[in-house]
Amino acid sequence: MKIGITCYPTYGGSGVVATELGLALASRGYQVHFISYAIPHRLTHFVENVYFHEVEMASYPLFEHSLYALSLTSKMVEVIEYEKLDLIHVHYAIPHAVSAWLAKQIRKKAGKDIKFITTLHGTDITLMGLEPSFMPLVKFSIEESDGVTAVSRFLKEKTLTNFNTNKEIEVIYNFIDIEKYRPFQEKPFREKIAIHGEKVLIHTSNFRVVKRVPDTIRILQKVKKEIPAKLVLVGDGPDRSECERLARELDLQKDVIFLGKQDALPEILNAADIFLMPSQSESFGLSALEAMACGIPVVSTSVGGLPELIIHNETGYIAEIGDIDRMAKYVIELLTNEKKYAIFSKNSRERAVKYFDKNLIVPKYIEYYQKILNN
Ligand code: GMT
Repeated sequence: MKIGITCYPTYGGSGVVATELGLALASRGYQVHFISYAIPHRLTHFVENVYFHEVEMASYPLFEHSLYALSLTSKMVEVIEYEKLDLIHVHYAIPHAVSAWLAKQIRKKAGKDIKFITTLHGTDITLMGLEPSFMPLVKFSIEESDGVTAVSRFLKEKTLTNFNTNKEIEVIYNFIDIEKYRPFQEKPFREKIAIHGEKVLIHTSNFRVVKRVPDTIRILQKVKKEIPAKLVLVGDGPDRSECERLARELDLQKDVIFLGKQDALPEILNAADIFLMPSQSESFGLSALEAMACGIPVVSTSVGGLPELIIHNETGYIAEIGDIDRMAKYVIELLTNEKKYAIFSKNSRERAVKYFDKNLIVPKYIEYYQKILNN
């Protein structure tokens, strides 16, 4: 089978899921063609069966704004035709699903059919998709997709209610490579950041407002009143400067370590004791899953799909959005009770392995592809 995959290629959960899925499909013998404006950041080296098609953007004085959705459509049509694709799988509805629909119509005119599947990831439904300028388009492209998947039950329900549709939506959770993300025996990075044996809290994200990264710094401030601790912040984005300012204001500049964007995530996660996810909106929480697979319990908010991933009082703790006191209390409770911590750590790893292993989830996508192609 030949599959075209379109995603946002930069840092972000939807691009990570799309790229890891493409790589997993390629390793199973499927031919995978990524179509995007840049090479997905996890495609760092040559991989058999993987091809990349860059969307070129025409510039012309009349085009004051980028016509990416249209350039993407043209590239899709070209790749479908010349690479003889069987299926297009787009990740994140805006604008990818619309481009795929348009490409499908163009192929139809030529007497050919191409099926396309849209995977909904999060803010395409919960935030951006609700903007009046996008809403009718998102609803239309969901309803016109040959297949739609969502990364949690929460996101499926939100889609059905927000867009007032009865479209059939398959829930396929995010997945993780449990060999790559695992508890390490040696933790060299830990000694570098916690020189005096402090406990280590960690958070990784793209520092968008929905992630509420400043909450992690306020949690550290409270935790430090009880136990020596450090906070490692991985990633970059709009809220980073505000976080740096807040760390200075709270006199925590030596205790909050900003690492910026990093690739060696399993090594870095292994340096930590607790993963913090204080998000205001989270359809699944891939970065929390990455931590759990490394045996790191997660303290998070109760929003979106997080309760489908994190089991309160078993693999971590869940609190209300903005309830910094409670989240800090949970962190302290776990870090001061060795026995409980060991159980939570073991439960986290076991849950990641049992339900979210790449080898369990990727076949669900393959089955779904078959179902849609056979329809
Ligand atoms: O919706 C987004 O914010 C974009 C997307 C991304 O590219 O970062 O994130 C979403 O997709 C991930 C992969 O499916 C999920 O694990 C994240 O929970 C989700 N983010 C949000 O819902 C905020």
